[in-house]
Amino acid sequence: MGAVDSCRGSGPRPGPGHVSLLVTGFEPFDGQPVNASWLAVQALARDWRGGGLETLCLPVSYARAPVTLLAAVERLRPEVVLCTGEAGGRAALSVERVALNVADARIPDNDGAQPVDETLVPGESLALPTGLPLRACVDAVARAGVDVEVSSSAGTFVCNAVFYALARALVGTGLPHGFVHVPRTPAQVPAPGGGMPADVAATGLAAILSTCAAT
Ligand code: PCA
Repeated sequence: MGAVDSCRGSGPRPGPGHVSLLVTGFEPFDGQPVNASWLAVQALARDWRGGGLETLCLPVSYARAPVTLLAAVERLRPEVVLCTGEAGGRAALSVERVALNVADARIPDNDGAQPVDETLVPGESLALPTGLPLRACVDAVARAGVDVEVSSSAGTFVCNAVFYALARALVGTGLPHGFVHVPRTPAQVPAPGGGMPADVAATGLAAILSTCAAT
């Protein structure tokens, strides 16, 4: 399955009405056949009854992911932007606290880029905070019965680069925006009982969106 196939369902859906919620996931990377974040976003979109939800699958590319996201934000003018990515090795939904102005990659991105000790946007803040109501979101996800934690590092790979671009674009707007890392699915995790099913992760994402919509 190619990366494009694994992103099917992305892009504008027909129908009138203002898009108030933009939720993104990522295409596969690191040799995985799927990306748990995009599976979760698709499950969310399937079950979401609130309307106004647009989804977007981002490339795992330092060069292309931030510009793709910001173009969608510019075009759709959403009221809430929630970006998600897959985090191998994590067991709970991780609501990220802070984006770093750092690019430092353990593996090449899907374009073959592998920055080391680089700055994403020279001259800008080293760190930017999430624009989500962090504790309210975490409490809502926990109430929905989904394992959740606050994470104080989104890493320094492409997810963090997208998070930093989003935080930089929307800081001071008052629009809820932020980043959530999703655990791999059980099919991706060899250990018995490991991973989080996409529909469980989607339940957690829905709780975050509902909390933001109520803010
Ligand atoms: N996770 C990676 C990039 C894409 C994704 O889903 C990350 O955590 O940076």
